[in-house]
Amino acid sequence: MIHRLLIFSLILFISGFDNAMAQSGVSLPNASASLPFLSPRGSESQSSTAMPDPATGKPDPAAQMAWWSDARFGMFIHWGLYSVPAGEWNGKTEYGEWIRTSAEIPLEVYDQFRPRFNPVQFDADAWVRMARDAGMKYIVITSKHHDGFCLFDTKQSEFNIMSTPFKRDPMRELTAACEKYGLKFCFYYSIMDWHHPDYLPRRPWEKTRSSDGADFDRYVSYMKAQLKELLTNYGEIGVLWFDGEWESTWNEKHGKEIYQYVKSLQPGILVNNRVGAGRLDMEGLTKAGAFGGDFGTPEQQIPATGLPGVYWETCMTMNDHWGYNKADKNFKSTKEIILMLADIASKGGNYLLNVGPTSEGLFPQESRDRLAAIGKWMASNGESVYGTQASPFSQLKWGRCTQKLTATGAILYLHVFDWPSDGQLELSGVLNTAEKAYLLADPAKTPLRIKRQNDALVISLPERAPDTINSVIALYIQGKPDLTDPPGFQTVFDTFVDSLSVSLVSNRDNVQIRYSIGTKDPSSTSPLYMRPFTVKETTLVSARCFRDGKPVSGTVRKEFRKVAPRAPHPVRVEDPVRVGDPVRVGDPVRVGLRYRYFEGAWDSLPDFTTMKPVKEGITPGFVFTPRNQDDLFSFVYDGYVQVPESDVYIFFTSSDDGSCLWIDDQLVVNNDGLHGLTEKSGSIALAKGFHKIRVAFFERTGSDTLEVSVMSQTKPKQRLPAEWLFY
Ligand code: FHN
Repeated sequence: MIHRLLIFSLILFISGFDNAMAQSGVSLPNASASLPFLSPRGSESQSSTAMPDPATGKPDPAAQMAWWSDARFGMFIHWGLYSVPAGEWNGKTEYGEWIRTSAEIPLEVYDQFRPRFNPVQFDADAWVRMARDAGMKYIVITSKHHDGFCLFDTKQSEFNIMSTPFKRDPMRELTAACEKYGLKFCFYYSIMDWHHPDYLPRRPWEKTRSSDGADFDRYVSYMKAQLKELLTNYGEIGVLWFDGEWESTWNEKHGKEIYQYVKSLQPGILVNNRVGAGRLDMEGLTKAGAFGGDFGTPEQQIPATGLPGVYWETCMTMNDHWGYNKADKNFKSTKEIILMLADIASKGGNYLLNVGPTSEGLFPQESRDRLAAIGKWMASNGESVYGTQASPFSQLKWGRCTQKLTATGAILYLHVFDWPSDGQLELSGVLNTAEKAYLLADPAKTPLRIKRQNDALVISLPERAPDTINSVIALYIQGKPDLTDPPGFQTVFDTFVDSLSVSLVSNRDNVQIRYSIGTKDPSSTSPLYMRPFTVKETTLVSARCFRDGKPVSGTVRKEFRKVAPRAPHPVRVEDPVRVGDPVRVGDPVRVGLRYRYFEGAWDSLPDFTTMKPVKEGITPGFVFTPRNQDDLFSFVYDGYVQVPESDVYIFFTSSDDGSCLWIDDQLVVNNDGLHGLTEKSGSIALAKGFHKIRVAFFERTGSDTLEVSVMSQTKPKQRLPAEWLFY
């Protein structure tokens, strides 16, 4: 039998960044459904070298994360040899820090930038002051990017800054400046290394650069030697920000080893999830069940909702490049950046905003201008960002909210993007008693009038907003936020074959849930929800929260539909191998799938009916063997899935790149397209027995993954068992 890890799925809703921001109006992604995100420790900040938790003897994760979580805002710096060409090569000006690979520059040609890298205008104090004055609390700088050039004095390779005319170690100067100005100093370190002879794979276009003799384990030792230099020569380091973990030579085992090694050198250091191999591509969070370091790393995007219990940091460029590109003038406006900072903080995340310095050692003027303007806003409003937790509200039409717990209740920081023309700011759905409110930009903290209108607090505001971008009101309330959020349905399924268990939940204190069948709002005499209940026919359930016999929420409704399962296929199997029987070696070869293997370059799944497979045969499951190459290939798997009982089944594919899954020729999962590791799902009602299954997958370049999972009412999410598969 194949024992399966119970895999809990973290269903993520990620909104791309709304490019309407680029126009005059501002429309950030909606901050939907963000549940209260309160780190277990409240809002006081603690040192990152937290005392071990007496209960476990291990460092308390929340205490270790405290400085970082309180900081909320940091500076990313991408600097290296690539700043010499500044994005230009052979007349093209579209490059950045990937120029060596994107422009296919051979090692010896790229090395010509080394004698030209002499940032004589570099001033560590000036850089750190600009970060500090922008309100940033930490700096993450590329100690080594993918090109392998080391921006620090390393004894492990001569390909470093000491072999340039500069002959100074900027990391030493920056760590001293951070110490002086009170910022945390952090290193970015790329696992992928296009220079080191032992790193594999080579770039596909490096046809003449042999990989003979390359020893990846020796490369990992090189990494460890450099990490030791970084973590013993530059004082206390806040974060090791790994990157470049997506190629096939890196895996979770390496990641865990390096994570432990880094922690052994500096126990209080934080490590991002890119040390492992389970990052969900640019969405940046960690795949369910995978090793994720200390925090997730969405890139160039902001999660659509808060992610309770998840530490995460969005990293983002100011223009369109990480490394300096002299032609790239597409800088985000100060307004966009400030609104994104508020949006991210309102969801409990950190914002790592990038600067790409020039080869002279200067921040581009556009970056300096924005940093100064952001700093001006932060000077008045920083307390509404630092040490705050995610909004308790799922959505506010006029802006965002961050919060801090106090001894008697909470401070709600209301970030008002759209100032009410009538001067009346309505905060709906909050039942707490308001103590006071004032504008953060008002040094006198002039009290603002607050009145209650049903379940809303209405704050009277001055005619003119103090800030044209984001004016913040501090609202003090008694007690933890008590919102009129309705209860939620915990039931993942909304269709069923025979019956379905319906469960409801509310994370509010001192409320009862009452429910009714049909469209009527539950009343104080409706059934009290005590435990899950079963429905056997299509049923509309309405639910509401009550307190002291009175409704204290709106009504939430959900229909649970009874559906007919698809009839099974009359597949004749000589010696029926029942699902769950041990799959013994030598069983009839029926257990397995037919596969067809194709080669080609696609951006989405092609029409395979027009193509002749390169190979075909039988395979035990969704594996990429046999194949001739690591990239540009596709597999199509066909057969039958024997489901153990009639039920609604949710199928999942988690793939990089695209995949689709059909049952009985019906498309159930569409996860097609050119993308990193992404999971999609779909459901279908199936009668017990055999049903046709087809899974198609394609890989363009880079990492490749295909995982097919299934869950039903009676079976938790698991990889689709091999013994369910027949051909
Ligand atoms: O390939 C890198 C890229 O150059 C840059 O460093 C970003 C920053 O997070 N990380 C990788 C792309 O995901």
